Amino acid sequence: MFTQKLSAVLLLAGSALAYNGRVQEVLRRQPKVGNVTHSFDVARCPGYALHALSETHNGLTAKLNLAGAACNAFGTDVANLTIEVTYETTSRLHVHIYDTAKSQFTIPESVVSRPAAAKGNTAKKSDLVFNYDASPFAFWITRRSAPHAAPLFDTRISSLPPTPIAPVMAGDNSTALDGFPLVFENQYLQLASALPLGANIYGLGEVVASSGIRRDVGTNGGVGTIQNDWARDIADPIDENIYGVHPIYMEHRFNGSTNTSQSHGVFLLNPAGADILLLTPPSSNVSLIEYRLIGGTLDFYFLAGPTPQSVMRQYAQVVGTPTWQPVWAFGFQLCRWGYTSLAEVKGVVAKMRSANIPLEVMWNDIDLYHAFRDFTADPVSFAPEEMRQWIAELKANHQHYVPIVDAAIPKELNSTDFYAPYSKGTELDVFIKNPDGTEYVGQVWPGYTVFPDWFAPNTLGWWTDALRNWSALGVEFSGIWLDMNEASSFCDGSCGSGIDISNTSTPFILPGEPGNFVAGYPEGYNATISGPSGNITVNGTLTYGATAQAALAARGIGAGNQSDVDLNAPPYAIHNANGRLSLHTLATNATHTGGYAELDVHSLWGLMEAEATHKALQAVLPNTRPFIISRSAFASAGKWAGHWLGDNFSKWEYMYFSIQGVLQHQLFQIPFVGADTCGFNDNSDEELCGRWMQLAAFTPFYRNHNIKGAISQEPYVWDSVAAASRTAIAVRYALLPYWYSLFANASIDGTPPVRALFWEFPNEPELFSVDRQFMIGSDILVTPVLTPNVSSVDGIFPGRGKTIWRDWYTGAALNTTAGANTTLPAPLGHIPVHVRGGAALLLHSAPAYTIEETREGPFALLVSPAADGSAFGTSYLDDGVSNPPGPSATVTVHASKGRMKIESKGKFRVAQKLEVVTVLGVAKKPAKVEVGGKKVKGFTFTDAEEKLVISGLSVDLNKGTTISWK
Ligand code: MIG
Repeated sequence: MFTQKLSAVLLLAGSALAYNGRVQEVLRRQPKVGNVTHSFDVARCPGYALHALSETHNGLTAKLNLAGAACNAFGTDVANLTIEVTYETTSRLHVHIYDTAKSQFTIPESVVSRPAAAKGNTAKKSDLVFNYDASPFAFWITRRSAPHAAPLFDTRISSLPPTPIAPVMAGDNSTALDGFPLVFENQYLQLASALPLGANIYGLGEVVASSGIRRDVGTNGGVGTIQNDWARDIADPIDENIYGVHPIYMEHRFNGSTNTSQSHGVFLLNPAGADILLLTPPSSNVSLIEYRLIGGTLDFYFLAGPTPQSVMRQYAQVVGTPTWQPVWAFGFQLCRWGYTSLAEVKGVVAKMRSANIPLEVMWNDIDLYHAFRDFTADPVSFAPEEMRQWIAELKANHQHYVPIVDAAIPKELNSTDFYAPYSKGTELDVFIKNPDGTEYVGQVWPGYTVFPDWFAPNTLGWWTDALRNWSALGVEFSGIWLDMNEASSFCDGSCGSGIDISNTSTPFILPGEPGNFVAGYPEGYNATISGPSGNITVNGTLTYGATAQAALAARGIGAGNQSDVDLNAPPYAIHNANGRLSLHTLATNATHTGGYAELDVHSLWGLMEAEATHKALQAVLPNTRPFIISRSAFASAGKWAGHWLGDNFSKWEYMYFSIQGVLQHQLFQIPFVGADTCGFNDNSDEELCGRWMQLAAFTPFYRNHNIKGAISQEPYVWDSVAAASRTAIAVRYALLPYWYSLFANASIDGTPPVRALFWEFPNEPELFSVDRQFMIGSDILVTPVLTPNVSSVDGIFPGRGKTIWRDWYTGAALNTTAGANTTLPAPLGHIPVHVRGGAALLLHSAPAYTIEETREGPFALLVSPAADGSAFGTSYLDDGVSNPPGPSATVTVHASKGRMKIESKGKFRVAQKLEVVTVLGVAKKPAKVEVGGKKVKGFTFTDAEEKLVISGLSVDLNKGTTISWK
């Protein structure tokens, strides 16, 4: 959190008030189009009538005509629409309602490419069926297998009795439930669907949801959720719009009488500013989802599931599977804002080594930069030649270096100031413009800045050169951290053109400096025991508010070339928690190549930057997998990058929220995700940091990161945290083959690596809200401590007593309470981890300091049989870095009572041998153990844990073997 230098109190208060103020403003505003009365009452909008239906080879197409007088609620009603219904695969139905004239914005194929439809006719075989009423037009989606069950999606809510429901915001009467007609205007689209009362809805994001993973649909007249879609740079507020936009939800339907469940997914491919509401009318027998969008088209993909994980795989078929991570990405990573010099950073790396806490990747924040400028290294504190040498040392030690890249590119200050990324970029015409074609200027840390226009033809080449030159300068990165890419800017919209660019002071006091000391501590911290931007234009002219329709008229698609669109203040005020859309980001009239208006493409900036960076890294670091972590994202970003959960707080509550953040991004197909471990904002403390280092060791992206000015929180700072970290990292590195295989599966078909419990046990309703525990794959269950000052933790163990759960550390089977909590001991330094009965896990038997050294060591196998003695596991092995991935080996283990078979296929040669096999759940000491048909002596058995350990082996995993015990 930053304190504003100028009139801090006034500006902040202003922003808090801006919200209500804006509503009033909208109510007062007279219509800008036609001579229709401006009103929030969309209930009287006429809806549409369907005609001219024709069947296509895989669906249908028809026209929709406005069914009465235009209501022009928040723009101009579009009289003529087209609906296209396509049965794209047997499990995917595409319903696109668009303006027949095609002047609304739709995402270009170059940004999000649309999935190919299956050849042949899938309409008859589709699991999903499109049904409609012609007038008023409404549609509903059913399952072919259950035509009479409640539809999955149903816009026929005009038959509900009119029921006023609580306004979403003061003065808003658009929620009067009086038909919820389909509204399609140039600046306002509305579509609502009935949901089962109290539906189980997951997804819609990005968000830190107070409700937990299961979104709140409200009860009896209540709005449970307003998910706002507008990418926003803000330190992880609860229930507000934040960095990314993902308009996908999954609904999980459970039938209590048959004890069966089915999931389905609904994805709206539209990046427009939007409110997505989940609500329940008073005394209603249904809940509702309502989409309110300020642009674009109604472009829906319905995914049939019917399991949670099949919904996610089907979503991956739409947006693409996640990028392959280099194997070193699974190592522990360390960062902070506020390392003042390379000497200090070297000291940190050395202290990690002497504390024997594995460090795989060292990061630098903007401290690295000279004058806060991208692609530089400060000549004194981070001298480039010294950086080069140091990074070479890291590499020699199998360690890696990742620096930050900020979204904004600083302007040159005067004629003697030379900054190539700016001058080259200007020459190549790669920056975003004002509507009149002049350079668009914002303000970030380095002062006044411009912003790459990812639509411009030269931008990728220019960006690639900038990254290549940076590496050549000495900053030889292994990956890139993309920050501030919502995109963040501190002016209120454009800073104008007449500004004093020599002013490089920032409008915020940096954390840790007088006026902005970092004073917060975790909940319960006891010092005696434990030790929006305002208009800050300088001499400037705001272009915000300027209309330049003439310049725009000739350009591109969407709001940019529609004559009656209010680019600056769209009439429907979405619930962007910043207030006006241009606050703390680019102005909505900022203009991209092709005439795209920022209004339409705002939430795509981070996605497009991630794609460009991915492609640039393929050129700069050829044949290796690009490692990129991006703050902002839109649907499909996982194809290019991973994600971190942004500026959280050093609070127990935020450690808990990190689990839902990781889980929601599995659904969003950005599985490589994690939180700032130990917390970013505020000071951490020993207890929180110890617990968090342990929890995060079981999440994909594992990085400790801290704000400038806060106390240090590297894992060696406190002895107990160091010990807890060593323990957890060793478990993580032992499990590396498992993590790696789960991510291979994700990149191959979209199966989520980290899972909510009900994704594995979908018929146990007591799990539907569980987000204080999570699973890694189908076999590992993690039950972290999420509260201070406790030495035990409650967890639920799925399977209702039929599934065996064994302690990772001892191998002993847990005595669980079926369908309810079991209390586990969890002293400081211990994180409960359990292995499912039926699992066979290939492990590294000698977790080492780095991923490379760990992989050079031998393998172990852990077999945890189910009640019938069976176990199964499969591991994907390859060189870990090649791009595209090279040859692979798949090692499969099948076990049944008293025996197992290990097989391998594929061309990758696994050099390391399998040296230890542990079999759990062995009732009594075997008299004879055979490996490959030969008797072996080297085994031990422990009664208490029913554990057989066969060691001293040297099994060639390329050949496989059989093992038996009797
Ligand atoms: O406005 O680069 O989320 O991780 O340390 C703050 C400084 C800019 C925000 C990132 C945070 C990073 C910080 N950045």
